[in-house]
Amino acid sequence: MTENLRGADIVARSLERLGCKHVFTLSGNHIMSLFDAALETELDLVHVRHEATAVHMADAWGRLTGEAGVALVTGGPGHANAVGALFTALGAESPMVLLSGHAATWELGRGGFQEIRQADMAAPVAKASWTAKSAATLGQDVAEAMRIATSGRPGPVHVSLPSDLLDERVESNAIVWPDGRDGSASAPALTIAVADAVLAAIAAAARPIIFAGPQFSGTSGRALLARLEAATKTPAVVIESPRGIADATLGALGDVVRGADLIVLLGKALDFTTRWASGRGFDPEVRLISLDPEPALVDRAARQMRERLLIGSTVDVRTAAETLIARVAHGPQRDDRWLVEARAAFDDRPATWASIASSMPGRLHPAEVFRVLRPYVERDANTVLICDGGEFAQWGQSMLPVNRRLINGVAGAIGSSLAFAMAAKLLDPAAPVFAVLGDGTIGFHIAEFETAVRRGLPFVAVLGNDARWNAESQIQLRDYGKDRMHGCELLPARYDQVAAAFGGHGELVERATDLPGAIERALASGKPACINVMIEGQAAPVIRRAQ
Ligand SMILES: Cc1ncc(C[n+]2csc(CCOP(=O)(O)OP(=O)(O)O)c2C)c(N)n1
Ligand SMILES: [Mg+2]
Repeated sequence: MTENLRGADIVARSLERLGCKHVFTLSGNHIMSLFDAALETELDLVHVRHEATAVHMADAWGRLTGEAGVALVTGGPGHANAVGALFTALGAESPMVLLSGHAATWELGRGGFQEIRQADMAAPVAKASWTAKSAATLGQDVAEAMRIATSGRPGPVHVSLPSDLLDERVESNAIVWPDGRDGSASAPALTIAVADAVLAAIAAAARPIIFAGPQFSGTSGRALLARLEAATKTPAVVIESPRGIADATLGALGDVVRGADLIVLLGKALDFTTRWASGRGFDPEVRLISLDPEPALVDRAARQMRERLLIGSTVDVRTAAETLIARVAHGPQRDDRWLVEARAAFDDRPATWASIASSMPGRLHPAEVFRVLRPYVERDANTVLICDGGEFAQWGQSMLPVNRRLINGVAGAIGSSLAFAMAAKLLDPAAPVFAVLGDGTIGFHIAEFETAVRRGLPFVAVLGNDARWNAESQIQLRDYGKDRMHGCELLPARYDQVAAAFGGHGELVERATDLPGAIERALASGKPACINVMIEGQAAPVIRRAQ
């Protein structure tokens, strides 16, 4: 008799063959066969407290490794909880796969348990989304999902796995196994002719600038972009925040952009973050070049920019950057005056930030928090900094220079930081991990302190507690007036005690002088820690150069 395997075994073993080590999951009826199948593999099931966390962890894994992170959730409500988090992964172009259990195929249309059109539900927030059709080909479904997630413009992919297929037994000689990760199918390479045309346009411009997309936000991407900047003498920045050009990380970028006469979009969509390169804040004559793995985005830029788009080309952007670097020496060179000027603007921070302090007793100004935190994040080059959410985190983004950073990304969805912190720690246990977030934001997934304690994943969450959803309060203040600010208040709650109750470490800080000791104790505790810093709610910083 030949051996036979369940569909669930095929999925689990395929994941293993494809290089997956950790599966970020929350259990449920439809996927218990997969939990069972995992016993016959080396797969590590990281069981979290909300399906969105599983997706956020897979997202962080994808961003940090470049390999598809894998989330596994149950059907119906589990899937529905997971789908919202795909929005963040899609915006960040994060390679990841969401596998969801699903009502049995024979139940469909008959009111099956937790039956819902799952693939349709995930489709708008995924690169691809489908329901597996047969048990024997489940391994190919998984491999195809990983291939799509990592190729071209990376992004999340969803596959629903009907429970009867997972339970079905398949004779081993009928199973088609995937043979290793196949990352081959990428966008085309940048041709030498187009590369030389791009470089000629850059050389001819007075004030060119490169806007890079999320594919350059990781450490290797940033290093590559720095080489491109140095080679072309053209300032190059990653536009990864929903604040886009106003991202305080980039200092007075807005002032630089206003003077630019050429913008090279390198895997960066012409979208709201780039303000469509039009209107106030742009030279009306500014020209664009669009190099993007997605033909539709090159076309979109062409339609909107018309004759202002000099060059549009569908290319793999990472190799395109290498080609540009290699070809620079063959054409006319720029001097570095404009680059030096632009870099000075990016590094510009108001002098007052060095001394600004809160006027409210028992509260810190956000700048005080990050002045204290900065030496701790700079102490180790491998530090991972996570910035999540509203106004407080924007101060962190602008005041904490680090090599490895994860932010919500252009999706602008708050709440992912505790999941990101756990994933970063799981990947690199030796790296210090700091998460900077607001008091509204921590509430989304505060139960994950239990997961972090259970799994031994220490990180330091630095919580700016202004007892409000301040980003929205600021909108009310700006758009409707001081008298119409309402409904965005929160309690000055003891989130530190919540973390401690889950077995983590908690600190309450009400004076700047107490913060260093709290950080030291949090790091020394070796536990997931929450430093609950009472702050004065301040609007996010906006940096403009002194005229
Ligand atoms: C998932 C999601 N829900 C709501 C919002 C809108 N939003 C953006 S920032 C913010 C307030 C965040 O409050 P908090 O974490 O306390 O940070 P603060 O602005 O107070 O520093 C809200 C509600 C969002 N961006 N994402
Ligand atoms: Mg707040």
